[in-house]
Amino acid sequence: MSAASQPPTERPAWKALEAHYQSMQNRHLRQLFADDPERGERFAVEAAGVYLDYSKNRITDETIRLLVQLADECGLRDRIDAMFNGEKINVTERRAVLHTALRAPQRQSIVVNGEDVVPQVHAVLDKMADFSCRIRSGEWKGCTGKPARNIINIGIGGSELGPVMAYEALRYYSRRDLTFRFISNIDGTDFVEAMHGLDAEETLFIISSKSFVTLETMTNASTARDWVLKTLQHPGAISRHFVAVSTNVGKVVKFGIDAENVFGFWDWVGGRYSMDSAIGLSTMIAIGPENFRAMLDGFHQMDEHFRTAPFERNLPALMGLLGLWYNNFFGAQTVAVLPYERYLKRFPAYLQQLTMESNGKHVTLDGAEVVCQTGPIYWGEPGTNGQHSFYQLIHQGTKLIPCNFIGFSQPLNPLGRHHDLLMANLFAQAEALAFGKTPQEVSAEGIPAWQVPHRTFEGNRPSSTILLERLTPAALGKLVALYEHSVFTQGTIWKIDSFDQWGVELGKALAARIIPELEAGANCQLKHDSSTNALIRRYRRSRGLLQGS
Ligand code: G6Q
Repeated sequence: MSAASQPPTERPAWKALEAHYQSMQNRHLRQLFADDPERGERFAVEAAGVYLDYSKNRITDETIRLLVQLADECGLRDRIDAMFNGEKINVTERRAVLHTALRAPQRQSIVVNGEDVVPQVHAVLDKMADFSCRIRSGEWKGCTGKPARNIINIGIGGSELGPVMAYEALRYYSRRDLTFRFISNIDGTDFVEAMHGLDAEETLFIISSKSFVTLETMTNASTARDWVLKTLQHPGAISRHFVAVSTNVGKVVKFGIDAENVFGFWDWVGGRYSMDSAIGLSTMIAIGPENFRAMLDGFHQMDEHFRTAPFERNLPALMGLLGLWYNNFFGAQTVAVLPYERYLKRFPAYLQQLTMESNGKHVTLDGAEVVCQTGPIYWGEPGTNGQHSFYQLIHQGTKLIPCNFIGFSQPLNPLGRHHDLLMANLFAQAEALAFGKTPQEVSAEGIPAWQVPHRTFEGNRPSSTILLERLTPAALGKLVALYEHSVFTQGTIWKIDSFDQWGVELGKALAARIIPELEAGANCQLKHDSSTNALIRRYRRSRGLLQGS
């Protein structure tokens, strides 16, 4: 077996980590902090204005040394270079993975298939900026002469989660006189509720679809087209009320949208890595081109840090390696992402796709079954609401749940003591998880003996805290890039393709087979398993298609 195809579990560093885990599994954070008064500052790193405190993790210097050694043995440095240089590291789709080119400054040159892609990226950004300014100034008019005030993004998965997350995250910077809504689900309720109360004359649809064939998006886009044509009864309705973001101009034009109203991107941008491409058109309209460019600059700063910093001082690498430590050695199944910032309310949902679609894989790059656990489950909610619901399980349950706390020193909406109270809660939760409360401490408070076990916190529950100055567009870019690269770090070590998503295909194919069975008349032969047959029969009966099924 060549060194490159060696499973990570065979690497010397992995073996050493297994042995090291034996000595770490019962060591308590209380002891680790007591042994090293400087720990809180030593296990912290700052880059591009992002401060990562990882001291409340169940690690020592030796853990970090071995994890970095593992990254080295698995060729992380070469893989980073391969990604940034546009090599086709998405092997199953034979594509380069170049979301980092989307935020490359104009002076840089990145060649893919013999072409420098940076000028193309900036040409699209300029076109987006021009269009956004026309919308924001009211210059862009609908077919009846009214300016577009309602911006509706129709898209799903990577063509929705990024835009909606960024819109919510940067709402503070957004134009409040424009309405932004997002339609993704094929559930008709999504369309009906999003369009409720909106005037077609003032509505602009952005059809966001890399492929322009996605069932949900094309169904919603057709419904929108029907709605506009029916409501406005105007021949110019489509060209003034629809634009598209896609790599498939042919299909867009066939749909009826003018070719000049298409904002392009490229096959080397994965859906879940595309919020900073033209897929972010709604974001740019909301916050303006200058803020959008500031966001790209934030992404780029984190890219450069990831590309150049030694792994022991490299935020995305460290985050990825710490996640791997719990996933593969402690057997942790999940990671909780807990932003103490209301504007980041969609950030956990965004991260779910980024992390789980990227690293939820069961075979390696060369098709062999993986020999270790891959991507953990990501979940979360903004604090402090979670404290009054699921934190109980994190504090006193039987599962180990590493947490990522995210906070900002400066509030965007200063209001009395609110921000200090919010951040006090973040710091307190991380402290409580790490150090807990011993039975002796509980008893010393005069708690009756029978209650002591219930009120004891064993602690030793790991967390990392990510602290930034303020939630600006640049800060959001840094945060997203931090997670993108931490996912890449893990995927590299597990030797999986973090950039494909074949797991979504089977359900799509089966749905395509079932659709005609739900819509067929009386005679319909069902050839599924007995459970699926019974469910379809029951549905058909309820819909009045009683016979023959
Ligand atoms: C993301 C996935 C997926 C994709 C959607 C939408 O990485 O590829 O979530 O973004 O299926 O695809 P289209 O943009 O092609 O409609």
